[in-house]
Parts: sequence; C-alpha cells; structure tokens
Amino acid sequence: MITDYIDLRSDTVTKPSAGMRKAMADAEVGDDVFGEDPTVNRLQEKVAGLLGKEAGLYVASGVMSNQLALKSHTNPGDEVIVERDSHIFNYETAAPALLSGIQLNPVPGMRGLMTAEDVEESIRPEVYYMMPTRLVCLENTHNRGGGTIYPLALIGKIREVAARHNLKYHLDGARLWNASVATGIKVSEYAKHFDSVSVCLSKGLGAPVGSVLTGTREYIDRARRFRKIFGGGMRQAGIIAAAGLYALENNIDRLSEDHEKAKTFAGMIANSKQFEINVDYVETNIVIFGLKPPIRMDQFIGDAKSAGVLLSAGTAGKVRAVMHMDVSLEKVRKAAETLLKYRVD
Ligand code: TLP
Repeated sequence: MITDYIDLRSDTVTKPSAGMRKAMADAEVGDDVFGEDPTVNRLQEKVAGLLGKEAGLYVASGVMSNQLALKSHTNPGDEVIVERDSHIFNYETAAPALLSGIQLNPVPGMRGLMTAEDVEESIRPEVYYMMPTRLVCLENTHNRGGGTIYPLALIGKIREVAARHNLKYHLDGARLWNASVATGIKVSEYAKHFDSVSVCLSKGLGAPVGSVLTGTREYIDRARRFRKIFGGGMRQAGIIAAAGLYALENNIDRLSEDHEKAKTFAGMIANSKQFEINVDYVETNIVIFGLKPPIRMDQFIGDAKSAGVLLSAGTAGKVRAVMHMDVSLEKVRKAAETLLKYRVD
C-alpha cells in the first residue's frame, strides 16, 4: 500500500505547520458574533488594509464569501454575469439560485478570461420583460482556466463597462495572492477596481480554513447580517483566524516557489507522447494538461493514484495538477517522471 502519495489534487490539501499551530494555540479570542474576537478583528482589518478596502468579513470558506458577495449585491430575480468556467458557475452547487434567487449569465472566455466586449453584449436591455443585470464577477487567478492571471488593463476595461451600465463588480480572488506574486502587482492595485473582493487563506497560503470578503463598511455590514442568516456566525473564531494571520505574515512571498514547481512540472511533461500542454499557459501554481488518445481521464487519474500521484479533473477531459507548500520541487519532479512512464496498452 502506498502511504506517501504526492498529492497534487489541490493547494487546499496543505496541513498547518508547527508555527501556524502555535499561533493558533496562543490566539487571543472572544465571541465574534458580538464582534469581540480580537484576532478575528485583526485579521479582517489586515486583509481590508492589504486590499485597500474599508472593511473585511472573516467567513468559513471561499464559497461562503462569494455567495455572501452575490447576496449582498443583488435582489431575487436579478442576473449576474460570470465566466462560463468560473468557480461560481461550476462548483458552488447552484447556491446563487438557492440562496439569492438570482440567475447566472455564463459568458464563454479564453482560459477563463472574458473580453470587455463580450461582457457588454451580455448585459440585458432595460425592459420590463427581462431580468435586470446587476453584477459582473471575475476570477483571478482563474482556476479552471489553468491559474490564468487577469491582465490589469482588461480588469480596468471591464470595470468601465460595468460602471457605464451601473453594475457592481465582484472579484473571486481565492488565489489573488498568486497573481500578485507572479506579476509584482500589489493586491490593492487589483482590488481597487472592484466593489467587493473575496480572498482565501486556505489555498496556497496554507491556512486550514477561512476566507475574507472585503468592500465598503456599509456593504460588509450587510454581508455580516447575511452571514448570520446563512448560519456562518462563529464564536471564538480567533483560533482559526490566527492561522490566517500567520499565513499572511509568512506564506505570501513563498508562492513564487509553487509557480516554479508548476513550470518545472509542465516543462517535464511537455512534448511527451502521452500529454498535451502549452507551457506558456502556466502562469501560477495550477497546471492543466490534456491526454492524448486513447488515454481516458478517469482511468488515467486512477492509474496515477496507483502509481502514487494524486491528481484531479480540470476542464473538459483535462487533468489538473496544483502545486503547494506541502510538496517539494523534488517530489514534483518525481511525480512528472512517474506520469511519463504511463503507457496505454
Ligand atoms: N476551489 C477548489 C475546488 O472547489 C475546485 C480547488 O480545489 O481549487 N474560488 C475559487 C477560484 C476556487 O478555486 C475555490 C476552491 C473557491 C472559490 C472556493 O473555496 P472553498 O473551497 O474554500 O469554499
């Protein structure tokens, strides 16, 4: 039996380090539903400060953060523009319909990026027999796009469209830290274009749990009420918020190592008989690659597991490998070598 799998399924699989666990054990806590947890308050202020926003709200997950963002920007019956491969459209289990009574309008993109023209064309005309478009959402980096970075100029162009049509603008920045480290552009430079930004602490930053939704104070007050309605009011949450603070202080700069691992992995499997990949598309810590016929994805992922490498499904028939802090460059090389031995009879 294999006990030391090389786990490339996601950057969510990391475990808290000794330093992080100590910070959690030592955290000062209080009842956050009364707004009295000093560690949660510090985390919210810190993230809001980094993103240049008035306020932040600590929540259980990236999904909860996005869903609170949608709920706080819309009314039932509204429509929201998202990219067709976005996390909100694909992996949030129809929560916009269930929790906010809204409809998503999925716009096809290129590796997750929409054009400003496509966004503008998707906005509904203001007639009583159509639903009003209220909000545009982007994802940076784009997960199913393959860790794609949204160019700042494109973010600005789409913002102009949104502003012209009086729409709100939300960013799912689960991996905004990766975009920032890869480009050298501050997270606040990205965030300033948006009305609300959600960031995750439990992806590449290595915290066990938590995301932060940011925006104006008024908007965050509204989101806090919905968080309670959704059952997301937490009590002595400083225990977990401390891990988030530790992650922000210690684990941002090192994301560049994960980007290097992704490039190494992609370079090694490129030009092989089994796999299809454009290494220029590997911009951050996610590698999405195709399988040459007759290799089938389910079979391949199962066989890779038997050989000790854990992978997940990416977009349409493609496989995803995600780099993170709990896998060394050496292990990543070993994973690529293992996959290159793959043969179909
Ligand atoms: N993504 C997970 C899976 O759900 C696919 C992963 O393994 O990558 N936004 C983006 C862009 C995400 O990639 C994710 C998680 C979320 C939001 C949701 O975060 P959580 O899992 O904390 O709810």
